[in-house]
Amino acid sequence: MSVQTITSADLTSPDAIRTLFSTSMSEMYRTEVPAYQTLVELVEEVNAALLAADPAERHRLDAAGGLNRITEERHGAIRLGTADELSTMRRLFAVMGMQPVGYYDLSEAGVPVHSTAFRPVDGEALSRNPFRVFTSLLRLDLIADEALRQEAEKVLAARSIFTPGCLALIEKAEADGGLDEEDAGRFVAEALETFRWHSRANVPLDLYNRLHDAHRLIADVVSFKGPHINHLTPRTLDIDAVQRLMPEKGIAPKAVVEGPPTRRCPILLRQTSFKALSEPVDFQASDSEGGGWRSGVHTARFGEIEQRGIALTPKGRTLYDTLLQDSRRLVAPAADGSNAAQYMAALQEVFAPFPDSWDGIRREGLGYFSYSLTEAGRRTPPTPGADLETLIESGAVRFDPVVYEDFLPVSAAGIFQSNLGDEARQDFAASPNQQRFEADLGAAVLNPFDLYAEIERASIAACLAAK
Ligand code: OOG
Ligand code: NI
Repeated sequence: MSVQTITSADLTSPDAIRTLFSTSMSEMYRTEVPAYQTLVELVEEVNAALLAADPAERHRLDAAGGLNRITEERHGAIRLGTADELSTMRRLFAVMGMQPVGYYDLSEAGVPVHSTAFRPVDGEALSRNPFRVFTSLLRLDLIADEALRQEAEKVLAARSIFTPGCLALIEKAEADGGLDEEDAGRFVAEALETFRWHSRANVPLDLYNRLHDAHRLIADVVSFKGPHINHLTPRTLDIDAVQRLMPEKGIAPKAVVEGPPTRRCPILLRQTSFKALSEPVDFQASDSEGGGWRSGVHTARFGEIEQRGIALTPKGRTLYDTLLQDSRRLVAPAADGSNAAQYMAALQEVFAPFPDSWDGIRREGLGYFSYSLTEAGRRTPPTPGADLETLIESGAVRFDPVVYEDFLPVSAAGIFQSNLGDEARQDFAASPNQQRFEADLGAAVLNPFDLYAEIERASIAACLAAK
């Protein structure tokens, strides 16, 4: 009998596993939340219309290698209850080539969680499939009611959100450095189970109600068998068009698009969502009720769309944060959307000083760019020691914006809030706790600025080294 050894040639690439996973997740969510399917179709229509009407943009995206990824592009979000769940989730995502990037403190915005985004990090993996998952960990330490906190901890400690098959395959992937094709397929099917919706709650109705009274998010995390995916977000090339067309498809968007205003050169991230659905849920009945199940409702799952722009440097990000704060000081967006038009107008006006051409953004060092040789540059490769600016002027090198792959804390807070309802806003003392988060995660989160800077640096090095 020959001993089988696994060689790296037998292993499926993490990028392929991620693509299979995001496609499967999308299919599952389509059947679970029909409005998501409507939104995906609308986004596809708007993207196709924009690319048909703007051949220059189509060409630019194509030349920069960004066209193929757009239609399939998604992000999702989950909320976890314990450190163990978070660290195992890190290992699960690692099998698909996704690393924790960035730290987001939402306590400041009245939501008792802190978060990271699991995503691919290198340029090539991103261009194959940039699927990301915004992952939050519940902060029971911010809940004042000690007795309720202990009850919640007990329920969370008793659940296991990963199937035994999934755990075994994570271990196998770690031991062998990856999974072969058959195991990769099994892994995706097993992993999907963790993200599935459960219409039967894990707790009796009265405990659900008490958790809900403490904070709706606590009820959402603690009351279920697993961290159901709560939204899946396609990427549009024109969020204003999708926002305008949503009501025609019977979907009511939130009044204000989160993030920067409409611009010729999009920066960072703009997002809008439709409100969470009220869904039937069965709760455990108490003995005095004769056991069995009692019907109730829960709202958690919603839809969201986003438009992604250029990743900003620390200097650009500081300018963005300042201008956003100034806009919100001028007109604070009301939760009921009543002053949406005034807020959007204020945003547009306050952002006027932010340069709105790629060259302007580049010259002021506000954004990251990827540099590549033009056809002329490939015909006559740069001589050793050539200067980048001279090569750009002579038409040998072109530059394209590096896409922002991450999230924005103020926008995320707005998305959470619109789906939790106004009464969920509570005042927690701002208490960012990145060290605690990283200890629970079992790893340090990566710094997004470092990753963008590396993409830019490598692109310049490749231009100058071309022969
Ligand atoms: C996550 C909300 C944040 C985004 O796109 O900013 C988010 C959640 O509701 O769990 O998804
Ligand atoms: Ni989202």
